[in-house]
Amino acid sequence: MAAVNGAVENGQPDRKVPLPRPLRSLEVKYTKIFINNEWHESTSGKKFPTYNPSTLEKICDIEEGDKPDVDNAVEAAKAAFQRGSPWRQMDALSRGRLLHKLADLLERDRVILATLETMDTGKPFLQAYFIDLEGCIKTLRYYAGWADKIQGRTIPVDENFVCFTRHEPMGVCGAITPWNFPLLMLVWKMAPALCCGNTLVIKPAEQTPLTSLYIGSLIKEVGFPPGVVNIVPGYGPTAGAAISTHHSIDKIAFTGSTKVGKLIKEAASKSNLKRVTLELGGKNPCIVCADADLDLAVECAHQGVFFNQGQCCTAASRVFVEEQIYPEFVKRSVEFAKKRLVGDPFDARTEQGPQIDQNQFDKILELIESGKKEGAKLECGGLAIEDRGLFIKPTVFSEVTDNMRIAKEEIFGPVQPIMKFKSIEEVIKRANSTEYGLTAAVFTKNLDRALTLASALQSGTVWINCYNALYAQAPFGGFKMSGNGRELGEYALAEYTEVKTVTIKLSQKSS
Ligand code: NAD
Ligand code: NW8
Repeated sequence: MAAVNGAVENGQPDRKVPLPRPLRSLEVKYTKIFINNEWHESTSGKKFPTYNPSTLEKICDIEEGDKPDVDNAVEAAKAAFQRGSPWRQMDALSRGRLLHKLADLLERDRVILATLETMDTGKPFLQAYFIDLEGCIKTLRYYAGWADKIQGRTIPVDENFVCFTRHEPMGVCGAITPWNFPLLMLVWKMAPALCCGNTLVIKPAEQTPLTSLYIGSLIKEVGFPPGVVNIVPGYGPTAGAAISTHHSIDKIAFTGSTKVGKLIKEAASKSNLKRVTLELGGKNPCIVCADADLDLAVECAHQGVFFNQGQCCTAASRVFVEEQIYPEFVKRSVEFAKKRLVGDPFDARTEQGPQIDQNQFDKILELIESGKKEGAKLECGGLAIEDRGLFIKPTVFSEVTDNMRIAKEEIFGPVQPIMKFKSIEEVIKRANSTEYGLTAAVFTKNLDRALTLASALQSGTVWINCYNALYAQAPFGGFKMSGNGRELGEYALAEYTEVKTVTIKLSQKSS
């Protein structure tokens, strides 16, 4: 099987090296609110459960943060950001060293973290280990390198003035993260925020708080000053809203649904106009031209939509195939989907685990029903796996038209809608006729077509002859309603710094 992105094939590495094994029994150590490098119970005394979606068993109870806990976390983050604090006095190189040390500890505890992530999300262990943890470690090291290279400019004005800019940290940054890549989405926010010298208040998704809380213990072990990173687990409308409306939070970074993204921007406007970056959903087109390498296109489109149980903002959830190769493409895609191994995420052979929770499971099955009713042809799957909780069979629909709900709405599940197209101009129009614009993919050997599509498609990323090719050094984010701002790469630094212009008038007396 061709690698979708570099070394990792299908979430699994080269067979010559021994595979990492998940921990068989793992006691969850960190379940409390992390403020000032200490663990706290919730002010309200309340706790909430977190479940293993694969077994439906409760893993443990977590302290439930709410507004008073967020207030405490913000106070700590504000104090850590004060002039003269250890964090503000630290030289930039040392900030980078702390991020490298954090990456070292993620490498040391990689099996623990991947095991926790699999318990809490249901994603296959080897994917957690080789994709999520790999992405976290690379992102931390990438931004560790930036810490002492964030420079302003001197700007020529006229001879009576000196003008320069300083790229200063913004202050207290809020981070609200989703359940599909709990640790990776946290690190995409935490690494650039810390590298630029900010402090943080983090609220992980209520479904998946375990790896974020474990990071609290590593933050303390690395030696970040107290208050630099604070973690408040809890629900969106309570703890999350307390962050988005807070007057002492200067910036908020969010990954999740468009609906909540809008709420957060609204709350930012109504409170203190805090800066907001949003990474929302997508209904990402994957365009397969008749001249494409068909084996590559079929496999990338398959991995592109089914990866992470389909719970991916980058999911290839509208596959447009040129009419000459349509029947063959559908046939091969169905073969792939039928072969996909669904089951225990701790089994090394498993490619697909359960959906995250009952809500998502119900929503996906309802969309599958709409596809059947609206006249799409169900090629395979289309049902839950009997008696197995939240597992859904890999589902392929052909004869899908643009007006069907499965072609318009984000499904966030293992469902592949395949459409037909006749001409490039037509497919450009159809691919762009959505309010989303996160990613797009093109499969063709024709350079002219590839570059025409790369320029015409309205999305933050265009992949040519590959899928989910993400790099710490390459910016990632959405056009249109897929979001605001960019994560990763040098561009993300601008989202965590304020530019200050300093203009100095030279004394006229000395001349
Ligand atoms: P969500 O947007 O509700 O949750 C994301 C985060 O936002 C969580 O931490 C949640 O607690 C928090 N949140 C919820 N309400 C909030 C509020 N009022 N104020 C502040 N924070 C709040 O996502 P969901 O309900 O878990 O999933 C629903 C849909 O969102 C999915 O079906 C999918 O389409 C989309 N989604 C997208 C991504 C992504 O990577 N872009 C990730 C998860 C979900
Ligand atoms: C940050 C991320 C990555 C990375 C590699 C391979 C497959 C899929 C993903 C992925 C730094 C370096 C590498 C992936 C991760 C998150 C989303 C979608 C795809 N990321 N990867 Cl939302």
